[in-house]
Amino acid sequence: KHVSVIGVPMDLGADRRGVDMGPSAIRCAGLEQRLEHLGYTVRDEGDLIVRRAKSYGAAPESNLKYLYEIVRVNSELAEAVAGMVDQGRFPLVLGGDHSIAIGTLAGVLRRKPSVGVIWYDSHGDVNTADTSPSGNIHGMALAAAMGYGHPALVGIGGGCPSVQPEHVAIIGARSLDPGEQRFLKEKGMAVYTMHEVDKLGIVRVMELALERVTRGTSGVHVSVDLDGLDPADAPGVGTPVAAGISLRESLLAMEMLSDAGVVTSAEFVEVNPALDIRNRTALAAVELITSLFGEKIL
Ligand code: DIR
Ligand code: MN
Ligand code: MN
Ligand code: MN
Repeated sequence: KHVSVIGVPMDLGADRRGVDMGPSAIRCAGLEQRLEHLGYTVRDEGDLIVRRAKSYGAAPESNLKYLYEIVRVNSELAEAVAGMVDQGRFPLVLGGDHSIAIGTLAGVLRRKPSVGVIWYDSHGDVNTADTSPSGNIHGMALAAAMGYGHPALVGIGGGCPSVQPEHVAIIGARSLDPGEQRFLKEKGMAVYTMHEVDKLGIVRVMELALERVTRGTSGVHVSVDLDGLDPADAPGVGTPVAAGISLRESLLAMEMLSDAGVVTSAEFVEVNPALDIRNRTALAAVELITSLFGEKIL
């Protein structure tokens, strides 16, 4: 019943300004009060500092944008998250772009080497420097957490274990680059694309995903990229993809994760208030978070 909230105003991984305001927008949408109302004790640990000058973190030897500043911030995040786990507090990380999942997961993995991962996203985020069409590190976060990609990214958290492919479920995918399609097939990963969501329904998909991420794991990390939702419900994201999961289905998905009682950490990323409509996407994030934390209508 103890939650630590930490904001990471990271926008370097998406190479697009505005998503650095995500943590602020989510707080503005009433996160802390809503969690306290549910009976949680919330400690807001504030935001990490991200240096955003062009000259910082450049990686002249590769196409990875802002590599070294992203590595620096994620290393701090890993440290902070590991500390929260040590204190028995639930780490709730607010982004910022999805590159911060590398730090969150590195911190979690240090304490829970066999954690399962729900990756709720319209993208797979399993590019590496070799396959990335953009050089944006937010599109490489899951691969890095699994031990694939530039050594500086994989090494975040100081040689922590990697996420195992059989412990991951990707939900909502509808935009996968050719290199990502190859990677996902090669590793035999569980990818519930929009095809499965439409065909089986979100309930069956979540049952299958839960089975996958709880078998042989201790704890589950939930990583929600708001662009997994349909842009009508979450317009404030940097890379919207049409025909996504509705807010209603997503709330049900979070409720099922809550009912399963297995979730041990979470992050909500890619909220970009500069692209949003009256903070709709941050408000959606707060609804998803409270559902994940057990809020019931009745
Ligand atoms: C694309 C977009 N696959 C890339 N990725 C995004 O740049 O690697 N991830 N937007 O959230
Ligand atoms: Mn993502
Ligand atoms: Mn995405
Ligand atoms: Mn690592």
